[in-house]
Amino acid sequence: MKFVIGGVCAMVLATAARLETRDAGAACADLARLKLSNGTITAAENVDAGAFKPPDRENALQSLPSFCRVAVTLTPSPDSDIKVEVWIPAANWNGKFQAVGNGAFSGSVNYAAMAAALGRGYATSSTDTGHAGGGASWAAGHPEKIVDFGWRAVHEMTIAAKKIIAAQTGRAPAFAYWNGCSAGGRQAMKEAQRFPDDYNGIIAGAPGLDWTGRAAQAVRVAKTLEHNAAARLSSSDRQVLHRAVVGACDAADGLKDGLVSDPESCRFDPGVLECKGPDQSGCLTPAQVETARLIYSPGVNASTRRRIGGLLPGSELGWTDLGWTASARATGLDQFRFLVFKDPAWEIQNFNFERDAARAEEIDRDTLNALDPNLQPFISHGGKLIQFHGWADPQISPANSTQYYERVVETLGGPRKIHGSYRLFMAPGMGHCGGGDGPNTFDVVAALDAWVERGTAPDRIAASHSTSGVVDRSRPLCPYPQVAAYQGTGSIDEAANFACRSR
Ligand SMILES: [Ca+2]
Repeated sequence: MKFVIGGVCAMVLATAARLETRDAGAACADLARLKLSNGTITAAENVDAGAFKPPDRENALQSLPSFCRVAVTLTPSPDSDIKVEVWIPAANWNGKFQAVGNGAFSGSVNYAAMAAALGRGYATSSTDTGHAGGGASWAAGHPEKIVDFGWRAVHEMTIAAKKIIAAQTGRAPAFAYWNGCSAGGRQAMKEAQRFPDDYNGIIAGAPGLDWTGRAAQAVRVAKTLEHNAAARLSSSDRQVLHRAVVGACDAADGLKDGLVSDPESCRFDPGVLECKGPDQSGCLTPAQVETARLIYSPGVNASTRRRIGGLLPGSELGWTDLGWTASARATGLDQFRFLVFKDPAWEIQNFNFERDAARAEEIDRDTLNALDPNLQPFISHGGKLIQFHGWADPQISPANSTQYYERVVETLGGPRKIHGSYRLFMAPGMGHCGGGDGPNTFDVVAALDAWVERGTAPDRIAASHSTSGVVDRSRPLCPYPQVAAYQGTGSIDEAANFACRSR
């Protein structure tokens, strides 16, 4: 059997029997014989509804509809070993493709995100990005695997998935989307920057686009704290700090609602919490004050002079005893061990921010970092990009997102040049990809679909916050630099009483 991509050509390939289940495509099992340019199909099988059990779970995903499951191994380089899954709904396919991203150093197919996409009718795919497991020890001595992780696995997956979907259904997906957060947001930006025609629409959540800068920041803080317990902020210290931040900056954003909605303008000095008398409760020691200042403070790349964001006021409840999240710290440590210094014995105490932040970025050479502000090819191709980030993210600084947005605006000649194609939504009080005290649940997939398919640009995205499954606040997210402004009447917990406005 020979497969040809394109609706008309593919029609001639289908047998009458197959036409009963697909208008023009191939039976799922026949995909095993499909030829891929950079890899092989290792499994092609129909999966009954509710029967699929991911290898990383004990139980089957019972909510899944029936689908055609295709497993692929891609080898774009001799050292590549990229695992990919492609799932195509057996019925009620919406005609579209939504690829999903990973977290941290990835190393596994994101079955949960695939399940969400399949459940909404999309054909979907995910990759392990070319290695197994969450750390970066695989990187030592494997430059091609670093390229795979940096950008090649996702791009090659995209090509293969589109081909497989077209072969099975008899038509190319009408629209191709990327949906990722965290490392998946980094992958999103990489696609938009490097392969502008891979996707019609891209969701970049909390993108780790300054990958090496974030690694440097997390390690910088950990270096100060790992052998200095007295300087650490305990959980109760962080609550004291957070209450003080909210007290200082909540109302300053225009609405007293318990949220710091403009943290970049929040002028809060942790020194106001320094213990004055013998009573040591509800205050911070001088060393702890310095720790808080360190966590908030941006760094500067000594070579490029570009700022590297610190964590922002309002994010304190997500901090850990060693500063940034454990994931940020572990990812940072592995970045320096295996990708920068190529020394598994390298320790955080060896770190020198002035020297090593710049060194990490230079060595990366824009492989993992996704800092290129030239989105013009993506925009010219008609692509739409929705980026979002929680202002209270304790894992990837939201300053990454606002800085990148401003750099794109500057590079492309002003906000009007990008507003029709690229919008950033900052979520007050939201943590890393979700969670937190602020409205943190919103349907960015629907917003992107409407933009790409119907030309309805997201002027606001409805978001909500729930406690124990009950919505207790709704609020629009607004395209940056606009903010959700209270209209002066009605409940401050109802989105209808807010308008998106410039500051
Ligand atoms: Ca507020």
